[in-house]
Amino acid sequence: MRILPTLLATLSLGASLAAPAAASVGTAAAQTTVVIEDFRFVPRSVTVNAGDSVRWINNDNADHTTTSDGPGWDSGELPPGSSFTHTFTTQGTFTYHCSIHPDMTGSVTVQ
Ligand SMILES: [Cu+2]
Repeated sequence: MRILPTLLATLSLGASLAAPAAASVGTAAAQTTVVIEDFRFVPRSVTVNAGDSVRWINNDNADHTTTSDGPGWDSGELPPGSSFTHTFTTQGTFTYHCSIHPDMTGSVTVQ
């Protein structure tokens, strides 16, 4: 029979894939959404836990960016309807702006 080794390999693969998921229960990363509308980041300030991600969604009718003031992230131009996600692994408060409209500002606090 050639089918048995294949079946065993499949079961073995399934078990190894399932293990990390079980280990991460209780520590699953969360995602916070910031909406870009009316030339503003809403909410302007968010607080997340280290390991979480923030997703910016451009619901405006103009292109925008989410660009960290310091080293960190830069979405590039986000056309209306598009989004950008960044995962935060370092604690601290990170301010950002839109590089097209520098008066648009926000911050992400990572605890
Ligand atoms: Cu903008």
